[in-house]
Amino acid sequence: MGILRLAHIDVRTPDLDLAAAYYSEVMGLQTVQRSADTVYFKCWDEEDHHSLRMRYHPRAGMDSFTFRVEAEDDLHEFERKVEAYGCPTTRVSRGEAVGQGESIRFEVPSGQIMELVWDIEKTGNILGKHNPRPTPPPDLPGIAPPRMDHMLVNAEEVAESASFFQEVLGMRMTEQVLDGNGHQLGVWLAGRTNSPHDIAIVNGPNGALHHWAYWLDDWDHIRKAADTLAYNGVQIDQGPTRHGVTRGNTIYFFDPLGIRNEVFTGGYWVDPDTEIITWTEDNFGKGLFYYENVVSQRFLRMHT
Ligand code: M3P
Ligand code: FE
Repeated sequence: MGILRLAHIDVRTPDLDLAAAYYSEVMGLQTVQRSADTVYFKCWDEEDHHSLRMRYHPRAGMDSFTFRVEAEDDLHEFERKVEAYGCPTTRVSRGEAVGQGESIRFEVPSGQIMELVWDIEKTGNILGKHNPRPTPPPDLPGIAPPRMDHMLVNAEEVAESASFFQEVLGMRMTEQVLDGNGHQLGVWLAGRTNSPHDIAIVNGPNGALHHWAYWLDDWDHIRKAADTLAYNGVQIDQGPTRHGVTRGNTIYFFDPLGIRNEVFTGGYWVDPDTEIITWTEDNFGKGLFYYENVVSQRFLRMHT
């Protein structure tokens, strides 16, 4: 049993038209479905129904984030384990959410709402499964990432959250940042993927979303993404640069309503027996942004 990977993020935005224009034209996501108050998006190479749900709400923020489990029976097992840890769970039945069947929901120790699901409607990528082309049409608008990659939430007690994700949910820690007293300031965790992180948890206010990131295939696409962002007047937070942690190449920027996005590539391949990498607080600047070696206060303190 286990947590496979990030499936979708559900967020609120105070201007749905503006957000929808940005996520479709500048980020270059596919619009899957739209109603008066909700839009569903996916990336061109994603097989699931959607990876992002945005709904209108006067205050921007995250409703929940959803991971897919490996097998149907895992839901029962995780329900038992999460309850045993002391987090009450609720069942969302088939038909209550668009694009997926039954799921379980609970509040993680740092206050965000997490959902686990197995039954996801598979609508396929835009290439199809019959003699597919290896690339999407060259005229897709915007950055057009092939898929969502990871997300980062804040936690007041990083160690408590980290142990929940490791002990209860069975995720693997790949990297950690420790303060001078050996307390965790940040942890990077992987599901059944070979990625250095599907979710990271960094010290900050409980309940907050720091960012989510889209995968790009190489560094040159990061450069092109920077051009697209600058051309469209998007506020860049940091980069293009490289993380020391994960070794990934990155740019952080803000959507028009102030939610932070990232595009990410590179990093390394993680196997189940890969040893944990530890950073000390005095090297956190390089861990965050290897070239700049800065612990940017805007980067650490701004969140949704
Ligand atoms: C990443 C990443 C913070 C670190 C962020 C790191 C907020 O986003 O992809 O490795 O301290
Ligand atoms: Fe990130």
